[in-house]
Amino acid sequence: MTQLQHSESNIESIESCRDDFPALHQDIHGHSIVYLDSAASAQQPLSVINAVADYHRHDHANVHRGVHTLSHRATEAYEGARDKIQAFINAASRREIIFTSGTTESVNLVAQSYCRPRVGRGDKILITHLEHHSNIVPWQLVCEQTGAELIVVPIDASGQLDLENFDEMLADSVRFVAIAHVSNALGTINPVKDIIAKAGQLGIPVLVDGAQGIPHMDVDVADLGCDFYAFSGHKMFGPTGVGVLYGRESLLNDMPPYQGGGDMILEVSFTGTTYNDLPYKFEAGTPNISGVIGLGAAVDYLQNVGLDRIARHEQELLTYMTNQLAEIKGIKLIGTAAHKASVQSFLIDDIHPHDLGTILDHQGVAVRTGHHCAMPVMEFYRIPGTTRASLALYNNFADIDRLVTALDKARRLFA
Ligand code: 7TS
Repeated sequence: MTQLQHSESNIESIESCRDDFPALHQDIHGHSIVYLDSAASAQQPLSVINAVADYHRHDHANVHRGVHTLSHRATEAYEGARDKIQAFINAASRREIIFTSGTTESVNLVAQSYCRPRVGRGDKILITHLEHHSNIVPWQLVCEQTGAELIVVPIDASGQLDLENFDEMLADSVRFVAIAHVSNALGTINPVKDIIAKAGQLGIPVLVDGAQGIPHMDVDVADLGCDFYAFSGHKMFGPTGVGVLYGRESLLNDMPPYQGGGDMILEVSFTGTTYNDLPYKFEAGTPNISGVIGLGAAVDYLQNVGLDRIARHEQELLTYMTNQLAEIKGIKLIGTAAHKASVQSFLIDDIHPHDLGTILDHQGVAVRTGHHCAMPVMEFYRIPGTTRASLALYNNFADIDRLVTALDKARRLFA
């Protein structure tokens, strides 16, 4: 195993970040691993792994309810992570940072607690054709529950939003907009700031699904002007089972709790219950304490490396990857928008993506295959799925060369 050098600081070059990730220093089927599936789940640096382990070793106790030292320590670390995230995304207040189990729960929370009580027959909820199922199904549920209608902004052949009729769509009874920052299947970066501004002029709140945005670019919720921003820990080098909902305080204040239980109350009696203040009103029950602490360490890590540096590095890699892949005989690139981040989907000849993924795995190359929880995107291209290579800060040019070599081998095997 290569030396694991960078725990907290002094990250000199982005190339050396790779040394911080233990999982990237192993062989798979006799080949050193090439991890190109970070859009599904990114690997964790040692600093995150250690933060979680240290908490379990020394500080584990429940939060917000103990007078003893361990509970104080756990609470301090948990709430400290909230402060880090507030600063990281430039939220106005720590009360706007709600810990959830991930993007999926964050979107469902807004769908049920904000939207459901506010929409009815004749109202529309607007999403786009390139959403992940997590930003489709929660809105379909609200529509079923309320009689509201779901409308969908179309995409063009490159995988870019077709915004030609957007203004008219928006002006026609839309009460809420939910849109991905970056498409997980296609890599398209959506013009979310423009969309939020247009919706804002009409007083329509916007939720941004930031699952694929936050690991790859500087996210500033004040600058974006969004009302809600949802993301997951495990896609930004943190643990699984933890995520964040950022919500504008004025909106969160007017929303009923999403779930009832411990910690979200001030007082309970059989005649009625007084809810806790923000953000605790939305954090019922014992939270994922170690996950939140790990997420705080992931934020430290990202800030140490620097989002600008990450974005530059990944853009160089993406350009190289796209150009190299385009050279492969029989390849069809899916998702060729002008503004993209970190992802390339493709098909080669008529090789089934699962077969291709399996052959790549045998050469140590990890990619995701299938519909990527974006079935409407696959339907648009009339394909059952794709093979998807996704990049993160720890990838390098050699990883892409290994991918291309492995694809060549697969193509020859099937020829
Ligand atoms: N939104 C987007 C844009 C996503 O990419 C994902 C997960 C989610 C929401 C859901 O996140 P979760 O953490 O709540 O599950 N995307 C993927 C993917 O591309 N491959 O596996 C999971």
